[in-house]
Amino acid sequence: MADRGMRIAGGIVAGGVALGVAELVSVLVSPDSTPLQAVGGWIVDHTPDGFREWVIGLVGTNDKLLLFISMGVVAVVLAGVAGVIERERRPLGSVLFAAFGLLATLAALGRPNSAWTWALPSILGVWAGIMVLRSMIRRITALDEVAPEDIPTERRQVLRGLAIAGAAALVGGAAGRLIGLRSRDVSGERADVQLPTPTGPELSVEPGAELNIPGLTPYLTKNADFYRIDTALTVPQVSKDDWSLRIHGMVDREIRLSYADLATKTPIERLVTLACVSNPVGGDLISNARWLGYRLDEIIAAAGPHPDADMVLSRSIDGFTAGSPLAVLMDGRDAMLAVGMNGEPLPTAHGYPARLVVPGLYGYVSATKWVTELEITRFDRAEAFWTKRGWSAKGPIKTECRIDTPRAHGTFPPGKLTVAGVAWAQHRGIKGVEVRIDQGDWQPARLATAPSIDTWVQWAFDWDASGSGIHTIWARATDGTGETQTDKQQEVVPDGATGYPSLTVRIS
Ligand SMILES: Nc1nc2c(c(=O)[nH]1)N[C@H]1C(S)=C(S)[C@@H](COP(=O)(O)O)O[C@H]1N2
Ligand SMILES: [Mo]
Repeated sequence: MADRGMRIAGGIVAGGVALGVAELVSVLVSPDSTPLQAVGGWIVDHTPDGFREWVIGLVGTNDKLLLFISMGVVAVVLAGVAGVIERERRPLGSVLFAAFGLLATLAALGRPNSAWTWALPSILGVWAGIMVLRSMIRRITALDEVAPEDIPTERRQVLRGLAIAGAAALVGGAAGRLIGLRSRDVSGERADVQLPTPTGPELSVEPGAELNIPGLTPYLTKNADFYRIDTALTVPQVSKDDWSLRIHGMVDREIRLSYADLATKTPIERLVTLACVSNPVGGDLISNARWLGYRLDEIIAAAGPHPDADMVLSRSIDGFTAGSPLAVLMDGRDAMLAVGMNGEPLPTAHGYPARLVVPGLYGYVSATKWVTELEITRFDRAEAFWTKRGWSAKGPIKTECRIDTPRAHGTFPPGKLTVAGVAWAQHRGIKGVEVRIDQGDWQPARLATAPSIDTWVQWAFDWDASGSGIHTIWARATDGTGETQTDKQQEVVPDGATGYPSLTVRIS
C-alpha cells in the first residue's frame, strides 16, 4: 500500500490548488471573496469577546497575522486528513473538501456588500481541489498495482506531478492575490488628490506644545506612527469617484453626497487626539493628528434630523458600524467628515477617502473609516458593531494619562530624573497632572501648552531622585472641569480602562 506521506502530500497539494484557484477567480470578483478572507472575516465578526481580548493581549495588533497563520495551519491539517481518508474511506476526502467549500461559500455570501458572484471563488476553487485530490489519490493508489521494479520510477512520476501542481497553485494563488489587490489599489489616485484649503488662519502648533524631552511622545503623531485599529482583514480600497455618503433614516430629506459635492462645503482643520477604548492604562492605542474635513453638524442639519432621533449610526464600506449620540455631533464641537490627515489625503488604512473624527468619543463609537452612510436613528432601535459584542453603547473618552519616561524597570543614578508623559480628556481639556513617588505627596507636574482641549497635552516633573532602591512613580490627571481621574482600576471592557498609571525604577 502506497505510503501515507504521499497521500498527505496529495491532500495538501489539492488544498493548495483549491485556494490558489480561488485566489485567481477572486481577481474577477473581489479580493475579500476568497475562502481565507471570507472565513477570516466571519471569524473576526464572531470571535467571543473574552477570547479576542486574550489574543490581543498576547499578540497585540498582530492579531490579523495570527488569524491567517492559524487558518493556514488548520487548512493544511484538514487537507492532509482529506488526502488520507480519500484513499481509506473514499470519497470522504472529497466530502471534506466540499464541506469546507460550502462553509467558505456561505461565509463569502454573508460578507457585507457581497454579491452572488462572491460564491464563485470558493465553489470553483474547491471543485478544482477535488479534481486534483481524486486524480492524485488515484495515481498514488495505482502504485500498489505496479510491478516492484517499476515502483521507484512511478513514484518519481507521482511526486513530480505533486510538485508541479503545488508550485502552480502557489504561483497562481500569489499572482491572483497580487493582481486582485493591485487592480483595486487606490494609492495612485490618493497621491493625486488636491486637498481643499481650510478657511481661517493657518493651523500651526505652538512650539510650547513640545517639551522636547527624550523619550516623551511627540505632540503630533506622524501618519506612519498613528495607531491603527479596525476589523478589516484587507484595507478597503475605496475610490473617491465611487464613494458617496448617504444620510438617511429619521430625517426630513435623505441626502447623498459625492466626493465632488464636498467642494461646496466649508473645510475646517483641527487638532484632535483619537483614542481606542481597548487601550489599557499605559497603552499606546492613542495618537494625535491634524485633521482636515467638513463639519458634521452642517452635513446632518441639511438632512433635517427628526427631534426624537438620538443616534447617528455610521456605517463603513466593510459593514463596520459605530453609534454616536446625535447631540454630541450637533453640540458645536468640531466633529467632522475628515478627508485629510496631517496635510495629506487620509492614508488608506486610516479611512481614505473619508472618515469620521469626533473629539471626545472613543473610536469604536465615532471614528468610522471608509464611511459611506449616516443613519439617523435611536439608541433603542439600533445597535452598533461593538455594542452587539458587549461593549457600552456610549463611549465618552475617560480622563487618563501615561508615563512615557523614564523607562520602566530602568536603573538611574541619584539626582534629577525627569518624569514625563501625556495626559488627555478630549473636549474637556487637561487642567493639571500630578506625580507621586512611592507613598509621598502628589506634586504638580508642569504642562506644555495645549493648542486645543480636544488633544492630549505633554507634562513633565523633575524628580530629585535620592535614596537607592526601587521606587514607584505614579501619575494622575485632572480635566478641564476640575475632576481628577479615578484611581479605580478597571479593564478596557465595556467602556475604557481606568486607574493611575505607574512604573518602577531603580535608583543606584
Ligand atoms: N470601518 C471601520 N472604522 C473603524 C473601525 C473599524 O473596525 N472599521 N474601528 C474603530 C476603532 S475601534 C478605532 S479606535 C478607530 C481607530 O482609527 P485609526 O485606525 O485611524 O487609528 O477607528 C474606528 N473606525
Ligand atoms: Mo478602538
